[in-house]
Amino acid sequence: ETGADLWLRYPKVPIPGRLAEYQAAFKRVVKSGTGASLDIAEAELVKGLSGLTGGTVATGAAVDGPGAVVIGTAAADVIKGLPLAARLGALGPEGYLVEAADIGGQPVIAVAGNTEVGVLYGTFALLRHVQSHSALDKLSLTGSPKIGHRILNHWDNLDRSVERGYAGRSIWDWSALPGTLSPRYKDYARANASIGINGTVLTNVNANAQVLTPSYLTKVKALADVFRPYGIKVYLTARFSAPVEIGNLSTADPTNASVKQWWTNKVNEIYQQIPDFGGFLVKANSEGQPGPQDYGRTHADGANMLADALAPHDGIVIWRAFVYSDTSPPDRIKQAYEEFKPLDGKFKSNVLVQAKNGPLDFQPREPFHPLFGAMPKTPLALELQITKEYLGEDTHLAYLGPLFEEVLKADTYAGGEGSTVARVIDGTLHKYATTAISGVANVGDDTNWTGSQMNQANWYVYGRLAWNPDLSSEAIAEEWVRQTFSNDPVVVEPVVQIMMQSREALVDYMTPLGLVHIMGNDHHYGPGPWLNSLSRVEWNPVYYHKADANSIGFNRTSSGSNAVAQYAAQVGQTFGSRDTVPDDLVLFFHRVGWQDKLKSGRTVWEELVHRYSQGVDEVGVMRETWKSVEGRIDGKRFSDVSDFLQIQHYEARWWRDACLAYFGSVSKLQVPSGYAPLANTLSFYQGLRCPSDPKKPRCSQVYTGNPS
Ligand code: BDP
Repeated sequence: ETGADLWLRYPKVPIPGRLAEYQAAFKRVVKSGTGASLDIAEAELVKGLSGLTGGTVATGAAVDGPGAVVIGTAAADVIKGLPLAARLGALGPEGYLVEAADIGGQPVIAVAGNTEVGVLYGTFALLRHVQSHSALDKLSLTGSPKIGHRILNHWDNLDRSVERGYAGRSIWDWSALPGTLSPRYKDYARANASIGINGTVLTNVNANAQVLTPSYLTKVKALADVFRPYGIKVYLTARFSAPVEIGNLSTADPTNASVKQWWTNKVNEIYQQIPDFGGFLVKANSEGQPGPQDYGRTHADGANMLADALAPHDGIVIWRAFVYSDTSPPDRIKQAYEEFKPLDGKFKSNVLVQAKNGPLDFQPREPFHPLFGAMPKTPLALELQITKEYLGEDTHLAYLGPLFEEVLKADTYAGGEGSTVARVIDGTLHKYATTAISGVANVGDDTNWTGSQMNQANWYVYGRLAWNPDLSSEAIAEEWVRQTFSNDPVVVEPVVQIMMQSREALVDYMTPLGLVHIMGNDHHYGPGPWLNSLSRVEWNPVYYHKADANSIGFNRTSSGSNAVAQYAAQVGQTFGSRDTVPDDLVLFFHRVGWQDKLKSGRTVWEELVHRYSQGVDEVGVMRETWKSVEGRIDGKRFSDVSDFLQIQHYEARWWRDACLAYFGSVSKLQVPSGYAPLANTLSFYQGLRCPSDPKKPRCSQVYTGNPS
């Protein structure tokens, strides 16, 4: 076991009764119809069911006995004749039904969809059911995605480096493409299809125009051809200045006729090779990227120009709202709303505006982005970060399901109570015609795909929530553990418990009480709340917490930056009042005295010490809990996780001590008795650097504190 199989593992079912039930039900796969996706569905069922039943599941042309799994689209005669056919229509092109049925007096299991890809999704739903050792009695599985475009965003560069990647190099081997197709491309596609992901942006948002040149487009085409039967469309990032850089034009002004023509020609060229190309993802006028504002134009002008080129081919533009600039207002987090809200209604119908979950930048915890609910005439896409840039990268175990669920369930109040972010992005609130969600991928060429065994769960939960944002992250954790490790309750229960407490533990030992962005510069891995040396104020941790001798926190109320006014009144009032703001976000919205009391009854300083300490203790508990599964899962994956938990435990203590040493030095307050004293001085922590450079020793190896 290396982890390379992800959650697509099919060991023989160890429960005799269940095994017998499965062996009787899964004797052969009967495919009705032809097509590449159907072939894949058939092969997946043969592989998966053979493994799970410990036998050889055959393929057959007709139902000639009990034990057939019949797969086909609504158009297949065998499906048309079944009672379920009447219910298929309502499920849309990607929906599926998997049900026990009767064909010619023989009991069968039917896997049906309106399209071949629907059948493939049904196939994976059936396999998931069987991987969880669930009964087949009254089997009835239904699914149809609530969000149309469920996309991974790879921040992969053409030299195979990955921005914020912690799992090795990019899986796209550009130099070997198109001639050589790594087997990983298919494995990647089937993993995505198994959780319903139907799009992939191959390239970094900090884009390189080269990918739009003819030689790269043939490589992109080769990947698109592999992904197509898995229902996955390919997208690219479009560098706004491409007409200048690779087109020999003197401008990239979106109102210039030659520029428009250049993009139209480029898009036509792409579709000649890739007829189902998804479209462009664009980061413009943000962190130094070129964009329409360079020419005095708006984001809408830029997006619409690309949208016009893509529209005849049904392509879309996903235009990012992650913008902030040097000249931004005194509160960086306000800029996206200020730039985009006035443009609501000005975008072409094939443009989506993509906002990160929070207004800052993928922090362990921040409030939901105020644009959600504020753009009723512009489809908003939600961008989540699966790669854990600010949450301990590859090493720290942090299951992101609860973070994703927190934002999806956040109530924007845009249309009254119940106007959750999920309802904004699934289009039901504002009746968006197009809907999308994006996750910044955590995939690389590491054997285990994601740099750690447990980070696979974050890829998985993203896909499952993208398919249905109303699912519970705990239920998803459980299904992932069952597929990935074991169905034995003595494994499932503790591992789910670890996963469900992990993100909150990390918030506690890194950024409790609404602190944000106090990670070290560049690497964003270890603590650096004291840092204040970067040229742009809003890149420095001290800008975010503003701690001094008397108080700490960023005043975003009406007496401060008034960022709270960007939310619907109900939400703004809750966040804006000290009485109602949750302790979890207090320092994000308020400036409070060190001795002020919080809802817990403790002072701000006491609560800070309490939460930092609790975070370390929680990792200790996670570590102990993990020990209980030793011998119940394979040794390699067990020790991989154990080793990382040890690092995490040490580094949680490092985070706690470094942050408390710094905040204590500013507030002149001591760690109260009853809590572990700080292991080292502030200057010791300030002398540590922890780049995410695999060639350098990990912090845990240079840090000498005692984790508990
Ligand atoms: C920040 C990352 C940076 C990305 C940027 C973005 O540090 O690498 O380019 O977000 O989303 O979180 O564009």
